[in-house]
Amino acid sequence: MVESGQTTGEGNNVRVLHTADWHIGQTLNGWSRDHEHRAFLDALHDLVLAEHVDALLVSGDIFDGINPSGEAQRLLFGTIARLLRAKPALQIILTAGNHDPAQRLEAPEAVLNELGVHVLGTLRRDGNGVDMARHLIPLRDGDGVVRAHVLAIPFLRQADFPGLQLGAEGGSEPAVVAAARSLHADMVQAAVALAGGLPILAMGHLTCAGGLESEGAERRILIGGDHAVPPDLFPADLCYVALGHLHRPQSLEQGRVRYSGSPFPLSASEIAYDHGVTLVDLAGGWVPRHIPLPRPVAMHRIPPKGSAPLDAVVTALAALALPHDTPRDAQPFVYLSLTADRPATTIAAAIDTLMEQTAARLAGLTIARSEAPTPDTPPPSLAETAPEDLFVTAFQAAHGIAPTAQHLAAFRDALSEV
Ligand SMILES: [Mn+2]
Repeated sequence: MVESGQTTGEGNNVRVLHTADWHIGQTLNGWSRDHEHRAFLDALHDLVLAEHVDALLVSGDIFDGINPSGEAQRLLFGTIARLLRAKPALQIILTAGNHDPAQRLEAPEAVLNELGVHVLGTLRRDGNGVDMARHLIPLRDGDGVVRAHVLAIPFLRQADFPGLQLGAEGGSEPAVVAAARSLHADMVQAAVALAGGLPILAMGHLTCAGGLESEGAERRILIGGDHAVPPDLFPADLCYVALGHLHRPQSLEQGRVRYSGSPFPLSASEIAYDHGVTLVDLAGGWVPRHIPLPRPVAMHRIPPKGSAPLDAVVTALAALALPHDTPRDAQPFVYLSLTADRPATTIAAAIDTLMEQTAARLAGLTIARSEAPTPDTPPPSLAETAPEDLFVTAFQAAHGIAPTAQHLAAFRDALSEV
């Protein structure tokens, strides 16, 4: 086993830092998370140097949305520049996730390649199949000797499966899963033929069956469908598979297939996760080592489960004893869930006043009906339900009022980006 902090610069070993799901540019209830992203990227920079990392792999969802702001892009490129300044030999591989602007992410590819940085937004093919000269990247040790290869696979879209008939069944698994299995088998076979017996790692961004999903934060995805793939989709020739998409750090197949998880919680359902990054290396037999990261700002749900009356929420918030001199962008996030023991508008107004006097930022407010109405008809099947109807129902249940035209417009915007 490799001990933490062991020097690997003298060669023989190649150490990889696997991370994913940064979601740069994310906002919570309108609040920017830039402060947290900056703190994480500072910590990442220090960790790369302290742990003598040879290669940094980011397995998708680098940005939170398909239209990242100039500020979000500056943060990414500034971080890359700072890492390379501190460690010119560092190899960096970024692959797109379902949230990323795939084309835009790889637009600066030619310039970045000159610096040893690889960005893969889309799967590219040549006459013989997937372009392995682009997707199979050699990993060098501290002496510049190639010790392994990375098969870098971005989030796969329908165009990556020519001829696939979505929904066509017949085999033992859905057509899309079978197509993904065959594509991965072909890519790994081509990689093995080129790797000269050296270890091969892969990167990917999808849902693996058996993985633990966050409630609501990630959707089951494979080319936009709601499929999960079995982890044996990754052939045993791969010594390590660095995945993104699920935000809870977790291992499948005894750690051969792993989600590093996101660096900090992106929603209330992730508050209890042990967020961090993963280190693997050749000398350690590619056994993943989880490195927990400090949380740049705290996130609370009040109450921790269910809902509570206003008085109890006020007391719980006061009990946090939040220092009043904390700058706005470093203040904790709170999700509040209140019992609807008075009109929702009265509760919302009381919370507005409360939050003005509290050194915390409201990430979400739920006003739950004290008694859930008993449905006299079974809920309609998803296939017969329009997303907007579900939204209206959920909004009404959560807030006790119907969504306004503005809410509906925001929902339609979000829907068009999915
Ligand atoms: Mn994600």
